[in-house]
Amino acid sequence: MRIFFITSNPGKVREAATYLQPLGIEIVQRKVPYPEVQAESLEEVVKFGLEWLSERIEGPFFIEDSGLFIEALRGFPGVYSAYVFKTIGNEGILKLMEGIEERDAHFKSVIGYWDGKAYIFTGIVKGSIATEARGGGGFGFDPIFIPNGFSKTFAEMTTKEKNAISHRGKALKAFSEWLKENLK
Ligand code: ITT
Ligand code: NA
Repeated sequence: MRIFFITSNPGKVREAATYLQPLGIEIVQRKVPYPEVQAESLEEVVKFGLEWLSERIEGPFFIEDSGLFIEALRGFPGVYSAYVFKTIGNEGILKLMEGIEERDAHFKSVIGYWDGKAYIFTGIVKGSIATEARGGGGFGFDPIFIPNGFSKTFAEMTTKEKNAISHRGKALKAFSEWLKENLK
């Protein structure tokens, strides 16, 4: 079976493939820019995107919206993560966090799957913001995020290591378990 993954981010596609390929699902990336509404939660952004895309895409597809939520910054960048990454980037976040001792943060991933109806799967990973960027793997905020229980950043891990504990890995696991049950 073939499922479209509507995303501009090849890093997300790589991570999704490791979960869905073993089920015999072929993931095909399609870059269809869809409106990301100004909303307070990732779930709202995803539901709106699904509805919008459902009128334009034939066949089953999914999207994923994720964000980094930093406690000391009251959840910033959160739903604005993509914009903040493109503008101030990791250096900008490190600058905002300069001198701040309380560095707790979490990543959240929301997957929305559409097959005539919307299904939502979520995952969270808790961790902290590093004091400097480290590692060349992964993408986005990975060089500045240290998951709880580790001393490495996500960017210092292999895709496999990151997937095993990440927000997206958890959402993908829930999604793949649902697919296993429902695509029989
Ligand atoms: P889409 O086309 O799928 O929307 P995107 O990269 O714009 O791809 P989002 O809108 O979900 O992704 O924005 C999330 C932002 O948070 C983006 O800048 C990502 O780089 C970053 N991000 C998301 N997941 C991440 C992860 O696992 N590790 C590091 N950064 C992540
Ligand atoms: Na997005």
